[in-house]
Amino acid sequence: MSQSGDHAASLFSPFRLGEIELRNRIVMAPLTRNRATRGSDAPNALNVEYYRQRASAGLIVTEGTQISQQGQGYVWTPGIYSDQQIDGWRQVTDAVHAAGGKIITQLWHVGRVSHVSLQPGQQAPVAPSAIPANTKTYIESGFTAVSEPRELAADEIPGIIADYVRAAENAKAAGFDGIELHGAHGYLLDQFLRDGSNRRSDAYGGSLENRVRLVLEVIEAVAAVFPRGRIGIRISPVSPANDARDSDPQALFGYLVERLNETGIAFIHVVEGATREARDYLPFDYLALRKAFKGAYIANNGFTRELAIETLAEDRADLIAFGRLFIANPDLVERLQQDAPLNAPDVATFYGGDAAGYTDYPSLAEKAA
Ligand code: 8OZ
Repeated sequence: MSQSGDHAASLFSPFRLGEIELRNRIVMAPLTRNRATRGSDAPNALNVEYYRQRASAGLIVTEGTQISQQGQGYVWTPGIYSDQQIDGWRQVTDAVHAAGGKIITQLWHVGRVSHVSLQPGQQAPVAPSAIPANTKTYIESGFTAVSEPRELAADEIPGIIADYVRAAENAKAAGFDGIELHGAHGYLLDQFLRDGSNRRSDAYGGSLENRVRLVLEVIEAVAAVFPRGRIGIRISPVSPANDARDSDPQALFGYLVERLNETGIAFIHVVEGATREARDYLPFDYLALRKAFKGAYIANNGFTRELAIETLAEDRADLIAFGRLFIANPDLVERLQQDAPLNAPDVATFYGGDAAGYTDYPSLAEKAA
């Protein structure tokens, strides 16, 4: 790439994401870290420090944040349905804003990817159809198979949409700049989208039109809380994460994007390839989605500095989201700018624990000192 010096600037140039002004094109991807306060699942001072350290990102997308207890699938993930959780998130958004950053929250309902011990009244997790996912979760005692789900009755769906709306209202009260719907990785919205997990015969299953219905209804509902220019959705078209499967992802996500255009939301955030694994896991035409979608395209999964620069130079994305690199490098933006060496992430401390492997990765300045 002879022009990489010129193109490198675009990774560090401002971008208007819908109604949100970003100071660069670098996004901190949503990252589950399981360090919310035990008992309340509210963000705490350690979480505030973690996000504050990473506020130089153009945009932070918070870790998946359950919209209800029913929406929780792993132990110690934060929620956004109680007053204590809203107060905790307010501390986070205040710290990020004070450092000049922007932050949106990822609204999460796991659907069938849960365990009875996490569910209200130890009930079965809910899903579009009573088909168990071949995947694991972790609970207080460690990794375990997810529990058998039960099929949602049609008359329960308005209650789930209402939970999204309440979560969006809480996100607004907590000072977030916007929201991202978690529509990826085999969680509830993705379960409705795909024919491998959705065998419903009502208005929410069968045809593509029916399978995208819940996503569109959730968007319309939360658009009464946040302007459409502050709403986006994350998708993972071919990722097998959490046993997600569909007979024709290209048709499904092509159709979804057409319908998303009608909603006027600001962005799609696309996990390209297999989550945390190969980008070329299965063939898929991401550029077709990028071209078809009228809003911004955030690309994610395994990006290096070089690939990020090249992707923006080729106009294959507007923004690049980095996950693991942001875990290990609080000052990732500065390091990418200087093409400085990166700290390596420590997988053993990804999920759960304390400050170790969370807020103790050194910045360049701290390393030099
Ligand atoms: C890793 C561990 C637990 C949850 C996702 C929210 O895959 C997650 C997640 C990732 O989107």
